[in-house]
Amino acid sequence: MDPLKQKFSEKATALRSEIKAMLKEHGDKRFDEVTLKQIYGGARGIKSMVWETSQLDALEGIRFRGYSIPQLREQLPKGPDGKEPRPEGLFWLMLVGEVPTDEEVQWVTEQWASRSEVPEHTFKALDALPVDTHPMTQFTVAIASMQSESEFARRYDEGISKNDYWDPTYEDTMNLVARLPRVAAYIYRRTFHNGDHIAPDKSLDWSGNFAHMLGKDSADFQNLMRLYLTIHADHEGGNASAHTTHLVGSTLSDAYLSLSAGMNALAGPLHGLANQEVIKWIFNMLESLGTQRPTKEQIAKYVEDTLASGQVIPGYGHAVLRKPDPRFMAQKRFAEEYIKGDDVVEVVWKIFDVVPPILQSLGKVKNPWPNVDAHSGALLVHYGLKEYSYYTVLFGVSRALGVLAALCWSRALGFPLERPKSVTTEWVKAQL
Ligand code: AMX
Repeated sequence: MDPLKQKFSEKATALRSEIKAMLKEHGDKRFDEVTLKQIYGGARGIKSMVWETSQLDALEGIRFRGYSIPQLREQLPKGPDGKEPRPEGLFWLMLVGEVPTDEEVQWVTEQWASRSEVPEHTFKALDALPVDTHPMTQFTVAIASMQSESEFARRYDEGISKNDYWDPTYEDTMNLVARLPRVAAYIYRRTFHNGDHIAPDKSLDWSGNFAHMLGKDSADFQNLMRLYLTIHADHEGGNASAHTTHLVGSTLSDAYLSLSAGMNALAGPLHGLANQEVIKWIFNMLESLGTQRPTKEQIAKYVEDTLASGQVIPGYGHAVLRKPDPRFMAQKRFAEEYIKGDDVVEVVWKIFDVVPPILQSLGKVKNPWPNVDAHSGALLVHYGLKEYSYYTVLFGVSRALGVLAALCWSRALGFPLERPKSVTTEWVKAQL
């Protein structure tokens, strides 16, 4: 058995019996109460799911297996120039709860390279779509089309034991993650570069090869991809893309079907599509003001106008966070180090000064601070990746790492079909 799978199997077996014993002894202990506001308010804050790979604190932000983003940047094995963390290492950490060594990360890189062949019919399925199909739609079609290769579906069909579900889920996860950069780069090149595709370079790491296939070979862009694909990977289980993957997976749909469902959730403007909306909003603002360097007063007026027209300010606010998102801050740090003085980045930083007090003054916005999506577009634009309808695909390639590692855990821990209770307003009224 491969070393990661072996480690995962040992850890999962141990935790599964621990959970069994805990449930036996404390199964009826109460952890939450549900208010009417939560029933009507998108189930905010209700504790009702287990997600081992990461946990979100409203003030501190995300921790992956206990490690904050600055700690990950320090401790995870890095790319060839030793600057930014390799997402392969984060995947290892999320799956088995240990920071991997350089050798272990190199092993993941090589595994993924060896599993990265995309079936020919996936390219054909993509080529059958109109070229202006939204890249996220192409992405979910491509992921679903690879389901024909699911190990889980094949073994289920053959009559696999419940105790072994985790094994083909792990195999599907490794194969799927390995293929995503090729699929995502294919979508980019077909949509924006006349189908002029770039062959993979398997000597590069997962992010470096992705950057290469996008057509961006600079060392700095490769570093941006390493950071980007690390920080977008997971945000505990309740966000829409994670929760959707989890819900669909709980029906024993395999990793391909579960991830493509999760990606459809990521494609919504209140979730992952916000990264395209942010840069679109900034470009529209610059065009309408007729300058690349607006003043804070000009930005404030544009923000007020956006709000007055009944729209949200994209990249600001969060369902859980109550402070600037550490993923925003990590990208700000990257910009300060690599591209200080860039016009669009300067605009993003001015917006960071201007928007929070305005949102606060509305009195209803629970979190006036920027989220991950407020910064990412400006970095991509700097390196020439200006086609913003593509941005959520980058988010999706990264998000796959967390939601699929979590899917492996869900099957290993024997989690059941998810089925919360719904009620009617008539029922609610009868209780008051
Ligand atoms: N601009 C204007 N109004 C906002 C706002 C923003 N950025 N964020 C929240 N509000 C409004 C809400 O629309 C809501 O108004 P309503 O009562 O009139 O309907 C009110 O403030 C209360 O909302 P909330 O409890 O603070 O937020 P929420 O948990 O319901 O929603 C989120 C969270 C992210 C959907 C919301 O902040 C938003 O729409 N932000 C802009 C879109 C965005 O950046 N999404 C990306 C989030 C991160 C991610 O998933 N990638």
